[in-house]
Amino acid sequence: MSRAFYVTTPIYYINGNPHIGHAYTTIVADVLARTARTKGDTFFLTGTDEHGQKVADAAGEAGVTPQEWCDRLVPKWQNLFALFNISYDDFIRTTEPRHERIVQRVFEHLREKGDVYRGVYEGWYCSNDETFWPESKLVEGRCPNPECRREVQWLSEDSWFFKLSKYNDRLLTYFKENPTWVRPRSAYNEMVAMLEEGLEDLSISRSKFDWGISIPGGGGVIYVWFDAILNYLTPVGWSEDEERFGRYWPPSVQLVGKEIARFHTILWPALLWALDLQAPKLVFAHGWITLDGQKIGKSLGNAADVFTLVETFSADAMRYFLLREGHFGSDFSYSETKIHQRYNDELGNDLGNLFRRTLSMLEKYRNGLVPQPGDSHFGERFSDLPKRIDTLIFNLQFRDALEATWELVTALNREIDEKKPWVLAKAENAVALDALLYDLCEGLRWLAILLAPFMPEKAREMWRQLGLETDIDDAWESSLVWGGLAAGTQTSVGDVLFARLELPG
Ligand code: ME8
Repeated sequence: MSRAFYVTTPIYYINGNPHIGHAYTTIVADVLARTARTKGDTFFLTGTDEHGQKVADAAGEAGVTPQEWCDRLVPKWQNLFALFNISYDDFIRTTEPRHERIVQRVFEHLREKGDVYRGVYEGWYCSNDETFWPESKLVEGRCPNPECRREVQWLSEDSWFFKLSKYNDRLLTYFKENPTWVRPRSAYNEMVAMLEEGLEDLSISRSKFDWGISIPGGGGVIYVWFDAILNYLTPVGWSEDEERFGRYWPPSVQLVGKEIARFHTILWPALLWALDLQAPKLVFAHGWITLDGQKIGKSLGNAADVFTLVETFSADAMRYFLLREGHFGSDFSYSETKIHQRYNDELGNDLGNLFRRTLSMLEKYRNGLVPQPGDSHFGERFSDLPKRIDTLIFNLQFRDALEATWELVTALNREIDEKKPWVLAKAENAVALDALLYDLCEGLRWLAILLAPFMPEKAREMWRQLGLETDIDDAWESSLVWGGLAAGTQTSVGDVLFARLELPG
Protein backbone atom coordinates (compact mmCIF):
# COMPACT_ATOMS: atom_id res chain seq x y z
CA MET A 1 0.00 0.00 0.00
CA SER A 2 1.25 3.45 -0.85
CA ARG A 3 2.47 5.58 2.01
CA ALA A 4 2.18 8.85 0.16
CA PHE A 5 -0.65 10.82 -1.42
CA TYR A 6 -0.83 10.47 -5.20
CA VAL A 7 -3.39 12.54 -7.11
CA THR A 8 -3.95 12.70 -10.87
CA THR A 9 -6.02 14.58 -13.45
CA PRO A 10 -6.90 13.24 -16.89
CA ILE A 11 -4.26 14.04 -19.45
CA TYR A 12 -5.85 16.44 -21.90
CA TYR A 13 -6.16 16.09 -25.66
CA ILE A 14 -4.36 18.90 -27.32
CA ASN A 15 -6.55 19.11 -30.38
CA GLY A 16 -7.36 22.70 -29.40
CA ASN A 17 -6.83 25.33 -26.73
CA PRO A 18 -7.50 24.65 -23.06
CA HIS A 19 -10.72 25.97 -21.55
CA ILE A 20 -12.29 26.42 -18.14
CA GLY A 21 -13.29 22.73 -17.91
CA HIS A 22 -9.67 21.65 -18.08
CA ALA A 23 -8.71 24.29 -15.56
CA TYR A 24 -11.46 23.02 -13.25
CA THR A 25 -10.24 19.44 -12.79
CA THR A 26 -6.66 20.62 -12.51
CA ILE A 27 -7.52 23.23 -9.85
CA VAL A 28 -9.38 20.61 -7.82
CA ALA A 29 -6.33 18.34 -7.96
CA ASP A 30 -4.21 21.30 -6.90
CA VAL A 31 -6.35 21.99 -3.83
CA LEU A 32 -6.02 18.36 -2.82
CA ALA A 33 -2.27 18.30 -3.46
CA ARG A 34 -1.66 21.52 -1.54
CA THR A 35 -3.62 20.19 1.41
CA ALA A 36 -1.93 16.81 1.29
CA ARG A 37 1.54 18.40 1.15
CA THR A 38 0.98 19.93 4.57
CA LYS A 39 0.74 16.36 5.89
CA GLY A 40 3.42 14.50 4.01
CA ASP A 41 4.82 13.09 0.80
CA THR A 42 2.57 14.05 -2.11
CA PHE A 43 2.76 13.57 -5.85
CA PHE A 44 0.49 15.47 -8.25
CA LEU A 45 0.46 14.50 -11.91
CA THR A 46 -1.17 16.16 -14.90
CA GLY A 47 -0.27 16.33 -18.58
CA THR A 48 -1.29 16.01 -22.20
CA ASP A 49 -2.65 13.19 -24.34
CA GLU A 50 -0.92 13.72 -27.66
CA HIS A 51 -1.56 10.70 -29.87
CA GLY A 52 -4.63 9.56 -31.75
CA GLN A 53 -6.69 10.52 -34.70
CA LYS A 54 -8.20 13.61 -33.14
CA VAL A 55 -4.83 15.29 -32.53
CA ALA A 56 -3.52 14.14 -35.93
CA ASP A 57 -6.59 15.63 -37.63
CA ALA A 58 -6.11 18.96 -35.84
CA ALA A 59 -2.46 19.02 -36.99
CA GLY A 60 -3.51 18.15 -40.53
CA GLU A 61 -5.97 21.03 -40.61
CA ALA A 62 -3.25 23.40 -39.42
CA GLY A 63 -0.89 22.04 -42.08
CA VAL A 64 1.83 20.89 -39.68
CA THR A 65 3.10 17.50 -38.50
CA PRO A 66 1.41 16.09 -35.38
CA GLN A 67 4.62 16.45 -33.40
CA GLU A 68 5.01 20.11 -34.43
CA TRP A 69 1.40 20.67 -33.50
CA CYS A 70 1.86 19.14 -30.05
CA ASP A 71 5.02 21.12 -29.40
CA ARG A 72 3.15 24.28 -30.31
CA LEU A 73 0.09 23.52 -28.17
CA VAL A 74 1.67 22.19 -24.98
CA PRO A 75 3.02 25.60 -23.82
CA LYS A 76 -0.52 27.01 -23.95
CA TRP A 77 -1.62 24.38 -21.47
CA GLN A 78 1.41 24.87 -19.29
CA ASN A 79 0.90 28.65 -19.35
CA LEU A 80 -2.68 28.27 -18.23
CA PHE A 81 -1.66 26.01 -15.39
CA ALA A 82 1.07 28.47 -14.38
CA LEU A 83 -1.47 31.29 -14.42
CA PHE A 84 -3.62 29.31 -11.99
CA ASN A 85 -0.62 28.48 -9.79
CA ILE A 86 -1.05 24.79 -10.37
CA SER A 87 1.59 23.08 -8.26
CA TYR A 88 1.93 19.87 -10.26
CA ASP A 89 4.95 17.73 -9.49
CA ASP A 90 5.15 16.33 -12.99
CA PHE A 91 3.64 17.13 -16.36
CA ILE A 92 3.58 14.12 -18.61
CA ARG A 93 3.41 14.23 -22.40
CA THR A 94 2.55 10.93 -24.01
CA THR A 95 5.01 11.60 -26.84
CA GLU A 96 7.93 11.52 -24.41
CA PRO A 97 10.30 8.55 -24.72
CA ARG A 98 9.89 7.78 -21.00
CA HIS A 99 6.21 7.10 -21.63
CA GLU A 100 6.50 5.32 -24.97
CA ARG A 101 8.93 2.89 -23.36
CA ILE A 102 6.44 2.04 -20.60
CA VAL A 103 3.51 1.56 -22.98
CA GLN A 104 5.50 -0.79 -25.18
CA ARG A 105 6.67 -2.71 -22.14
CA VAL A 106 3.11 -3.15 -20.90
CA PHE A 107 1.99 -4.26 -24.35
CA GLU A 108 4.75 -6.86 -24.60
CA HIS A 109 4.16 -8.10 -21.10
CA LEU A 110 0.45 -8.61 -21.69
CA ARG A 111 1.08 -10.25 -25.05
CA GLU A 112 3.45 -12.74 -23.41
CA LYS A 113 0.89 -13.36 -20.71
CA GLY A 114 -1.85 -13.99 -23.28
CA ASP A 115 -4.06 -11.08 -22.22
CA VAL A 116 -3.29 -9.40 -25.54
CA TYR A 117 -4.07 -11.45 -28.65
CA ARG A 118 -4.44 -11.02 -32.41
CA GLY A 119 -7.80 -10.76 -34.18
CA VAL A 120 -9.80 -8.69 -36.63
CA TYR A 121 -11.72 -5.64 -35.52
CA GLU A 122 -14.91 -4.92 -37.36
CA GLY A 123 -17.11 -2.19 -36.06
CA TRP A 124 -17.68 1.50 -35.67
CA TYR A 125 -15.25 4.13 -34.46
CA CYS A 126 -15.84 7.71 -33.38
CA SER A 127 -12.63 9.67 -33.81
CA ASN A 128 -13.90 12.64 -31.82
CA ASP A 129 -14.35 10.43 -28.76
CA GLU A 130 -11.58 8.04 -29.81
CA THR A 131 -14.01 5.25 -28.95
CA PHE A 132 -15.06 1.95 -30.54
CA TRP A 133 -18.83 1.53 -30.53
CA PRO A 134 -20.82 -1.64 -31.16
CA GLU A 135 -23.63 -1.30 -33.70
CA SER A 136 -26.21 -1.80 -30.95
CA LYS A 137 -25.11 1.36 -29.13
CA LEU A 138 -25.30 3.78 -32.09
CA VAL A 139 -28.08 6.36 -32.08
CA GLU A 140 -29.57 6.81 -35.52
CA GLY A 141 -26.32 5.52 -36.92
CA ARG A 142 -24.27 8.17 -35.10
CA CYS A 143 -21.98 8.35 -32.05
CA PRO A 144 -24.14 7.62 -28.97
CA ASN A 145 -22.40 10.22 -26.80
CA PRO A 146 -25.06 12.96 -26.53
CA GLU A 147 -22.37 15.64 -26.51
CA CYS A 148 -20.92 14.32 -29.76
CA ARG A 149 -23.43 12.63 -32.10
CA ARG A 150 -20.93 12.76 -34.93
CA GLU A 151 -20.75 10.38 -37.85
CA VAL A 152 -18.88 7.19 -37.06
CA GLN A 153 -16.51 5.36 -39.38
CA TRP A 154 -16.69 1.67 -40.22
CA LEU A 155 -13.41 -0.03 -39.37
CA SER A 156 -12.34 -3.40 -40.53
CA GLU A 157 -8.73 -4.11 -39.70
CA ASP A 158 -6.37 -6.65 -38.23
CA SER A 159 -6.00 -5.71 -34.63
CA TRP A 160 -4.59 -6.62 -31.26
CA PHE A 161 -7.17 -7.10 -28.53
CA PHE A 162 -7.03 -6.82 -24.77
CA LYS A 163 -8.98 -9.57 -22.98
CA LEU A 164 -11.22 -7.17 -21.12
CA SER A 165 -14.05 -9.70 -20.87
CA LYS A 166 -11.82 -11.96 -18.76
CA TYR A 167 -12.00 -9.35 -15.98
CA ASN A 168 -15.77 -8.84 -16.06
CA ASP A 169 -16.56 -10.97 -13.00
CA ARG A 170 -13.62 -9.73 -10.99
CA LEU A 171 -14.69 -6.16 -11.73
CA LEU A 172 -18.26 -6.80 -10.65
CA THR A 173 -17.10 -8.38 -7.40
CA TYR A 174 -14.69 -5.52 -6.82
CA PHE A 175 -17.45 -2.96 -7.31
CA LYS A 176 -19.76 -4.84 -4.95
CA GLU A 177 -17.09 -5.17 -2.28
CA ASN A 178 -15.87 -1.59 -2.60
CA PRO A 179 -19.01 0.50 -2.95
CA THR A 180 -17.20 3.81 -2.60
CA TRP A 181 -14.15 3.27 -4.80
CA VAL A 182 -15.98 5.06 -7.62
CA ARG A 183 -17.77 8.25 -6.69
CA PRO A 184 -20.27 9.82 -6.93
CA ARG A 185 -22.90 7.12 -6.63
CA SER A 186 -24.40 7.94 -10.04
CA ALA A 187 -21.11 7.04 -11.76
CA TYR A 188 -20.77 3.90 -9.66
CA ASN A 189 -24.27 2.75 -10.62
CA GLU A 190 -23.68 3.44 -14.29
CA MET A 191 -20.51 1.36 -14.26
CA VAL A 192 -22.15 -1.54 -12.45
CA ALA A 193 -24.93 -1.53 -15.06
CA MET A 194 -22.30 -1.66 -17.81
CA LEU A 195 -20.57 -4.58 -16.13
CA GLU A 196 -23.84 -6.41 -15.68
CA GLU A 197 -24.53 -6.02 -19.38
CA GLY A 198 -21.20 -7.73 -20.06
CA LEU A 199 -17.90 -6.55 -21.50
CA GLU A 200 -16.37 -7.29 -24.87
CA ASP A 201 -12.65 -7.51 -25.52
CA LEU A 202 -11.13 -4.22 -26.56
CA SER A 203 -9.27 -3.52 -29.78
CA ILE A 204 -6.03 -1.84 -28.73
CA SER A 205 -4.24 -1.23 -32.01
CA ARG A 206 -4.77 0.70 -35.22
CA SER A 207 -3.17 -0.44 -38.46
CA LYS A 208 -4.47 2.15 -40.90
CA PHE A 209 -3.28 5.12 -39.03
CA ASP A 210 0.18 6.00 -37.72
CA TRP A 211 0.14 8.80 -35.10
CA GLY A 212 0.72 6.68 -32.04
CA ILE A 213 3.19 4.47 -30.22
CA SER A 214 4.44 1.65 -32.43
CA ILE A 215 3.51 -1.88 -31.56
CA PRO A 216 6.66 -3.74 -30.58
CA GLY A 217 7.58 -5.95 -33.52
CA GLY A 218 5.45 -3.92 -35.97
CA GLY A 219 1.83 -4.11 -37.03
CA GLY A 220 0.54 -0.58 -36.50
CA VAL A 221 0.19 1.72 -33.53
CA ILE A 222 -1.31 1.35 -30.09
CA TYR A 223 -4.87 2.62 -29.50
CA VAL A 224 -4.75 6.07 -27.92
CA TRP A 225 -6.73 5.15 -24.80
CA PHE A 226 -4.49 2.17 -24.03
CA ASP A 227 -1.51 4.50 -24.39
CA ALA A 228 -3.05 7.38 -22.43
CA ILE A 229 -4.42 5.46 -19.46
CA LEU A 230 -0.94 4.10 -18.75
CA ASN A 231 0.41 7.62 -18.23
CA TYR A 232 -0.32 7.28 -14.52
CA LEU A 233 2.28 4.50 -14.27
CA THR A 234 5.10 6.29 -16.03
CA PRO A 235 6.27 9.05 -13.65
CA VAL A 236 6.06 6.94 -10.50
CA GLY A 237 8.58 4.43 -11.76
CA TRP A 238 6.64 1.32 -12.71
CA SER A 239 9.10 -1.39 -13.79
CA GLU A 240 12.01 1.03 -13.37
CA ASP A 241 12.17 2.27 -9.78
CA GLU A 242 10.74 -0.19 -7.32
CA GLU A 243 11.19 1.97 -4.24
CA ARG A 244 9.49 4.97 -5.82
CA PHE A 245 6.69 2.88 -7.22
CA GLY A 246 6.08 1.25 -3.84
CA ARG A 247 5.84 4.68 -2.27
CA TYR A 248 3.15 6.03 -4.60
CA TRP A 249 1.15 3.06 -5.82
CA PRO A 250 -1.85 2.82 -5.85
CA PRO A 251 -3.04 6.38 -6.55
CA SER A 252 -5.02 7.97 -3.72
CA VAL A 253 -7.42 9.95 -5.89
CA GLN A 254 -7.87 9.97 -9.65
CA LEU A 255 -10.04 12.83 -10.86
CA VAL A 256 -11.89 12.55 -14.15
CA GLY A 257 -14.90 14.07 -15.86
CA LYS A 258 -17.89 11.73 -15.81
CA GLU A 259 -17.71 11.12 -19.58
CA ILE A 260 -14.47 9.19 -19.19
CA ALA A 261 -15.38 7.30 -16.02
CA ARG A 262 -15.66 3.97 -17.82
CA PHE A 263 -12.11 4.08 -19.15
CA HIS A 264 -10.87 4.76 -15.64
CA THR A 265 -13.04 2.36 -13.70
CA ILE A 266 -13.39 -0.59 -16.08
CA LEU A 267 -10.49 -0.70 -18.54
CA TRP A 268 -8.00 0.77 -16.09
CA PRO A 269 -8.42 -1.63 -13.13
CA ALA A 270 -8.55 -4.57 -15.56
CA LEU A 271 -5.23 -3.50 -17.09
CA LEU A 272 -3.73 -3.02 -13.66
CA TRP A 273 -4.82 -6.48 -12.55
CA ALA A 274 -3.38 -7.93 -15.75
CA LEU A 275 -0.10 -6.37 -14.56
CA ASP A 276 -0.65 -7.68 -11.02
CA LEU A 277 -1.05 -4.16 -9.68
CA GLN A 278 -3.62 -2.63 -7.38
CA ALA A 279 -6.50 -0.50 -8.63
CA PRO A 280 -6.59 3.15 -7.49
CA LYS A 281 -8.13 3.81 -4.10
CA LEU A 282 -10.65 6.27 -5.51
CA VAL A 283 -11.80 7.41 -8.93
CA PHE A 284 -13.96 10.49 -8.68
CA ALA A 285 -16.02 11.24 -11.81
CA HIS A 286 -17.04 14.85 -11.47
CA GLY A 287 -19.80 16.75 -13.24
CA TRP A 288 -19.60 19.24 -16.04
CA ILE A 289 -19.46 22.98 -16.17
CA THR A 290 -22.29 23.93 -18.49
CA LEU A 291 -23.31 27.00 -20.42
CA ASP A 292 -26.92 27.36 -21.51
CA GLY A 293 -27.48 23.75 -20.45
CA GLN A 294 -24.66 22.37 -22.60
CA LYS A 295 -21.31 21.00 -21.54
CA ILE A 296 -18.53 23.47 -22.19
CA GLY A 297 -16.18 21.80 -24.62
CA LYS A 298 -13.54 22.18 -27.29
CA SER A 299 -15.68 20.56 -29.94
CA LEU A 300 -18.75 22.67 -29.20
CA GLY A 301 -16.56 25.75 -29.09
CA ASN A 302 -18.82 27.39 -26.50
CA ALA A 303 -16.17 28.00 -23.88
CA ALA A 304 -15.44 31.50 -22.61
CA ASP A 305 -11.78 32.36 -22.98
CA VAL A 306 -10.31 31.25 -19.70
CA PHE A 307 -7.29 33.55 -20.03
CA THR A 308 -9.64 36.55 -20.25
CA LEU A 309 -11.56 35.35 -17.20
CA VAL A 310 -8.36 35.24 -15.18
CA GLU A 311 -7.45 38.72 -16.36
CA THR A 312 -10.83 40.06 -15.27
CA PHE A 313 -11.29 38.29 -11.95
CA SER A 314 -7.79 37.03 -10.94
CA ALA A 315 -6.71 33.40 -10.82
CA ASP A 316 -7.62 33.00 -7.15
CA ALA A 317 -11.13 34.38 -7.54
CA MET A 318 -11.70 31.94 -10.41
CA ARG A 319 -10.36 29.08 -8.30
CA TYR A 320 -12.71 30.11 -5.51
CA PHE A 321 -15.69 30.39 -7.82
CA LEU A 322 -15.15 26.99 -9.42
CA LEU A 323 -14.90 25.22 -6.07
CA ARG A 324 -17.63 27.19 -4.34
CA GLU A 325 -20.27 27.24 -7.07
CA GLY A 326 -21.12 23.58 -7.61
CA HIS A 327 -21.18 20.50 -5.43
CA PHE A 328 -18.21 18.50 -6.64
CA GLY A 329 -19.71 15.62 -8.55
CA SER A 330 -22.71 17.50 -9.97
CA ASP A 331 -22.99 19.62 -13.09
CA PHE A 332 -23.19 23.35 -12.56
CA SER A 333 -23.74 26.21 -14.89
CA TYR A 334 -21.36 29.04 -15.25
CA SER A 335 -21.95 32.69 -16.08
CA GLU A 336 -19.94 35.85 -15.67
CA THR A 337 -22.78 37.36 -13.65
CA LYS A 338 -22.46 34.54 -11.12
CA ILE A 339 -18.71 35.02 -10.87
CA HIS A 340 -19.22 38.75 -10.40
CA GLN A 341 -21.68 38.20 -7.59
CA ARG A 342 -19.49 35.83 -5.65
CA TYR A 343 -16.50 38.03 -6.30
CA ASN A 344 -18.10 41.22 -4.98
CA ASP A 345 -20.15 39.66 -2.16
CA GLU A 346 -18.13 36.85 -0.69
CA LEU A 347 -14.60 37.78 -1.66
CA GLY A 348 -14.83 41.57 -1.80
CA ASN A 349 -17.27 42.31 1.02
CA ASP A 350 -17.09 39.39 3.44
CA LEU A 351 -13.41 38.58 3.29
CA GLY A 352 -11.66 41.53 1.63
CA ASN A 353 -13.36 44.22 3.69
CA LEU A 354 -12.91 42.29 6.91
CA PHE A 355 -9.20 42.09 6.21
CA ARG A 356 -8.85 45.71 5.21
CA ARG A 357 -10.97 47.06 8.06
CA THR A 358 -9.07 45.04 10.63
CA LEU A 359 -5.64 46.10 9.48
CA SER A 360 -6.74 49.73 9.11
CA MET A 361 -8.15 49.81 12.65
CA LEU A 362 -5.01 48.19 13.97
CA GLU A 363 -2.97 50.84 12.18
CA LYS A 364 -5.14 53.62 13.56
CA TYR A 365 -5.47 52.45 17.16
CA ARG A 366 -2.26 50.45 17.74
CA ASN A 367 0.22 51.62 15.08
CA GLY A 368 -0.21 48.30 13.28
CA LEU A 369 1.10 46.25 16.21
CA VAL A 370 -0.81 43.12 17.23
CA PRO A 371 -1.91 43.68 20.86
CA GLN A 372 -1.98 41.26 23.78
CA PRO A 373 -4.81 38.71 23.61
CA GLY A 374 -7.65 38.92 26.11
CA ASP A 375 -10.34 36.44 27.08
CA SER A 376 -11.73 34.95 23.91
CA HIS A 377 -14.57 32.64 23.03
CA PHE A 378 -13.13 32.03 19.54
CA GLY A 379 -10.59 29.38 20.48
CA GLU A 380 -13.18 27.06 21.91
CA ARG A 381 -15.85 27.88 19.39
CA PHE A 382 -13.68 27.10 16.38
CA SER A 383 -11.38 24.45 17.84
CA ASP A 384 -12.80 21.73 15.59
CA LEU A 385 -12.97 23.87 12.44
CA PRO A 386 -9.56 22.91 10.97
CA LYS A 387 -10.29 19.21 11.40
CA ARG A 388 -13.74 19.59 9.87
CA ILE A 389 -12.37 21.42 6.85
CA ASP A 390 -9.60 18.89 6.44
CA THR A 391 -12.08 16.03 6.43
CA LEU A 392 -14.32 17.82 3.95
CA ILE A 393 -11.40 18.45 1.58
CA PHE A 394 -10.23 14.84 1.62
CA ASN A 395 -13.84 13.79 1.16
CA LEU A 396 -13.87 16.05 -1.93
CA GLN A 397 -16.63 18.28 -0.53
CA PHE A 398 -14.97 21.52 -1.52
CA ARG A 399 -18.07 23.65 -1.46
CA ASP A 400 -18.82 22.55 2.10
CA ALA A 401 -15.21 23.19 3.09
CA LEU A 402 -15.47 26.77 1.84
CA GLU A 403 -18.82 27.24 3.54
CA ALA A 404 -17.31 26.01 6.80
CA THR A 405 -14.44 28.49 6.36
CA TRP A 406 -16.98 31.24 5.88
CA GLU A 407 -18.42 30.50 9.35
CA LEU A 408 -15.26 32.10 10.69
CA VAL A 409 -15.45 34.98 8.22
CA THR A 410 -19.03 35.66 9.31
CA ALA A 411 -18.22 35.37 13.00
CA LEU A 412 -15.38 37.88 12.73
CA ASN A 413 -17.53 40.36 10.82
CA ARG A 414 -20.25 39.99 13.43
CA GLU A 415 -17.74 40.59 16.20
CA ILE A 416 -16.87 43.97 14.65
CA ASP A 417 -20.53 44.88 14.22
CA GLU A 418 -21.44 43.91 17.77
CA LYS A 419 -18.42 45.15 19.70
CA LYS A 420 -17.92 48.30 17.64
CA PRO A 421 -14.19 48.95 18.03
CA TRP A 422 -14.66 52.66 17.28
CA VAL A 423 -16.92 52.91 20.34
CA LEU A 424 -14.40 51.03 22.49
CA ALA A 425 -11.68 53.39 21.26
CA LYS A 426 -13.72 56.44 22.08
CA ALA A 427 -14.49 55.09 25.55
CA GLU A 428 -10.79 54.35 25.98
CA ASN A 429 -11.59 50.78 26.88
CA ALA A 430 -8.12 49.57 25.99
CA VAL A 431 -8.45 46.06 27.41
CA ALA A 432 -11.60 45.28 25.43
CA LEU A 433 -10.22 46.91 22.30
CA ASP A 434 -6.97 44.93 22.53
CA ALA A 435 -8.85 41.68 22.97
CA LEU A 436 -11.08 42.41 20.01
CA LEU A 437 -8.26 43.47 17.68
CA TYR A 438 -6.25 40.44 18.69
CA ASP A 439 -9.13 38.08 17.88
CA LEU A 440 -9.67 39.72 14.50
CA CYS A 441 -6.01 39.40 13.54
CA GLU A 442 -5.78 35.86 14.82
CA GLY A 443 -8.94 34.96 12.91
CA LEU A 444 -7.42 36.38 9.75
CA ARG A 445 -4.26 34.37 10.31
CA TRP A 446 -6.42 31.26 10.53
CA LEU A 447 -8.26 32.24 7.38
CA ALA A 448 -5.01 32.70 5.46
CA ILE A 449 -3.97 29.18 6.43
CA LEU A 450 -7.36 27.61 5.72
CA LEU A 451 -7.69 29.34 2.37
CA ALA A 452 -4.13 28.71 1.18
CA PRO A 453 -4.99 25.53 -0.78
CA PHE A 454 -7.91 27.33 -2.48
CA MET A 455 -6.45 30.78 -3.06
CA PRO A 456 -2.68 30.47 -2.72
CA GLU A 457 -1.80 33.97 -3.94
CA LYS A 458 -4.31 35.85 -1.83
CA ALA A 459 -3.47 33.77 1.23
CA ARG A 460 0.19 34.62 0.79
CA GLU A 461 -0.71 38.31 0.48
CA MET A 462 -2.77 38.12 3.69
CA TRP A 463 0.17 36.43 5.40
CA ARG A 464 2.51 39.17 4.24
CA GLN A 465 0.26 42.04 5.37
CA LEU A 466 -0.24 40.30 8.70
CA GLY A 467 3.52 40.58 9.14
CA LEU A 468 4.16 36.85 9.32
CA GLU A 469 7.59 35.79 8.21
CA THR A 470 7.39 32.01 8.22
CA ASP A 471 6.36 30.15 5.08
CA ILE A 472 2.59 29.84 4.93
CA ASP A 473 2.96 26.47 3.20
CA ASP A 474 4.45 25.07 6.40
CA ALA A 475 1.50 26.25 8.46
CA TRP A 476 -1.49 24.02 8.95
CA GLU A 477 -2.77 21.95 11.82
CA SER A 478 -0.13 22.70 14.40
CA SER A 479 -0.42 26.41 13.61
CA LEU A 480 -4.17 26.41 14.05
CA VAL A 481 -4.35 26.87 17.79
CA TRP A 482 -6.07 30.07 18.87
CA GLY A 483 -3.44 32.40 20.25
CA GLY A 484 -0.69 31.39 17.82
CA LEU A 485 -0.22 34.93 16.58
CA ALA A 486 2.49 36.67 18.59
CA ALA A 487 1.59 39.94 20.29
CA GLY A 488 3.82 42.70 18.95
CA THR A 489 3.77 41.45 15.34
CA GLN A 490 4.04 44.44 13.02
CA THR A 491 1.29 44.38 10.38
CA SER A 492 1.12 46.62 7.33
CA VAL A 493 -1.89 47.61 5.27
CA GLY A 494 -1.19 46.76 1.64
CA ASP A 495 -3.09 46.26 -1.59
CA VAL A 496 -6.82 45.58 -1.46
CA LEU A 497 -7.34 41.82 -1.81
CA PHE A 498 -10.34 41.95 -4.15
CA ALA A 499 -10.85 45.37 -5.71
CA ARG A 500 -14.52 45.93 -6.42
CA LEU A 501 -15.59 45.17 -9.99
CA GLU A 502 -18.48 46.88 -11.69
CA LEU A 503 -20.97 44.61 -13.39
CA PRO A 504 -20.96 45.20 -17.12
CA GLY A 505 -24.00 47.32 -17.94
O1 ME8 B 1 -10.87 12.92 -22.40
N1 ME8 B 1 -16.68 20.57 -17.25
O2 ME8 B 1 -9.25 14.53 -22.77
P1 ME8 B 1 -10.12 15.87 -22.90
C1 ME8 B 1 -15.85 19.96 -16.39
N2 ME8 B 1 -7.47 12.72 -23.26
N3 ME8 B 1 -14.71 19.34 -16.75
C2 ME8 B 1 -14.38 19.35 -18.04
C3 ME8 B 1 -15.21 19.97 -19.01
C4 ME8 B 1 -16.41 20.59 -18.56
N4 ME8 B 1 -17.22 21.23 -19.38
N5 ME8 B 1 -14.63 19.81 -20.22
C5 ME8 B 1 -13.48 19.11 -20.01
C6 ME8 B 1 -9.72 13.25 -22.61
N6 ME8 B 1 -13.32 18.83 -18.70
C7 ME8 B 1 -8.62 12.21 -22.63
C8 ME8 B 1 -8.33 11.77 -21.21
S1 ME8 B 1 -6.96 10.36 -19.42
C9 ME8 B 1 -5.98 9.02 -19.44
C10 ME8 B 1 -7.28 10.71 -21.09
C11 ME8 B 1 -12.20 18.11 -18.08
O3 ME8 B 1 -9.19 16.90 -23.42
C12 ME8 B 1 -12.68 16.83 -17.40
O4 ME8 B 1 -11.72 16.44 -16.46
O5 ME8 B 1 -11.35 15.61 -23.63
C13 ME8 B 1 -12.70 15.87 -18.56
O6 ME8 B 1 -12.74 14.51 -18.17
C14 ME8 B 1 -11.40 16.22 -19.24
O7 ME8 B 1 -11.33 17.66 -19.13
C15 ME8 B 1 -11.43 15.77 -20.70
O8 ME8 B 1 -10.39 16.28 -21.39
